[in-house]
Amino acid sequence: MRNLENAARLTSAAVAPATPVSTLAEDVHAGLLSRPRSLPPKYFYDDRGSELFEAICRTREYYPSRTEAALLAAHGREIIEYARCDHMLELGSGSSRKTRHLLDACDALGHACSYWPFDVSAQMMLDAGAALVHDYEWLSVHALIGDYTGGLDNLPLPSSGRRLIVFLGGTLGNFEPGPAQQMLEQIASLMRDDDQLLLGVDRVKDSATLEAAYDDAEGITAEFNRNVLRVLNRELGADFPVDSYRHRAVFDREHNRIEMRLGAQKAHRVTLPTLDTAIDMDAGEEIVTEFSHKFTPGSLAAMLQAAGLEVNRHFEADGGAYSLVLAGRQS
Ligand code: SAH
Ligand code: AVI
Repeated sequence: MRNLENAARLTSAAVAPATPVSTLAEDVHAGLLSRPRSLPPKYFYDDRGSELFEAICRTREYYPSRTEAALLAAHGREIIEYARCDHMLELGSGSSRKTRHLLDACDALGHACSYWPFDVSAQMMLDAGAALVHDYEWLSVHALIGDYTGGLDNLPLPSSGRRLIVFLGGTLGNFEPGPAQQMLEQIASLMRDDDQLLLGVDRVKDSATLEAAYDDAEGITAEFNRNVLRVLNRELGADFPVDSYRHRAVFDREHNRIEMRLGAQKAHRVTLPTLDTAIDMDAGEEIVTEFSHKFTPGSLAAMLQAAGLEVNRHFEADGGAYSLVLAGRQS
């Protein structure tokens, strides 16, 4: 009976893109058939990729996740007291693990709200949603399955009530600067005067710390990176020799970003039957699989300001390792 009651508080809906989103085949065509070769990072997150990301968060080297979790644990109450949200929308929610600090704060304050996770990785989100409705008896979860690069205009959100839009993990940094700015503008256009954005971003720091965070000693990030080739093999019938690709993470100080790459260790031909084509990889040739941009207080402020947002609270980790910002529309 209890399980049925819990299940009634978890719903899910597919969100159609508001602006056209390219297919995997189109992205592979555009990214892999020209040089420098690249792939969009969203394809990491099949079920295995989502699990690998969770495992990355548990590695010693990957500090962003635990640093952000500590900020949320320390300031969750202040965030909820400030935002007093009726609805919490989370972009790229994944396992919603860190969101629990906000829900715990709601619990402690006796403040109920509904939760709207939005993610391309349906299974991870639904499993997380089931655990959340079990653990928070006042919570309703409305899982939104879709691709946020297709825009936010089609989200079936309640039209009244205060919103807290949550975008954690430094995931905004996975967009290139132009699209990141557009994403913030889209978020701002969802917001009304009383709404808040809670944004977590990683900060620029020394290359050694950054590169280690993206190349852990256990090789979990390497496996996460190579997993994207497994996705292409499965979804497109490709024949990438996955294990022969070498993982690399390089900090590019000019662009303030980590670049994750996969390098072919030997020359080989990859066939892509569903695209009716093949790719000739040279020995040593690399595919860029992810950018992870890092911010300074100045670059973060400029981006929010340009999106019409004003910082209300800025919580920084010790030494400025990470930033969690609560922002509203400029008055
Ligand atoms: N916010 C969580 C998860 C970060 S991992 C945390 O901080 O730990 C990035 C998340 O974004 C994954 O759950 C992934 O499935 C999701 N994601 C990546 N690209 C996406 C896209 N284009 N649309 C929707 N979700 C996306
Ligand atoms: C989800 N995103 C913010 C992670 C990051 O740090 O850029 C993805 C990741 N890639 C490798 N490790 C973690």
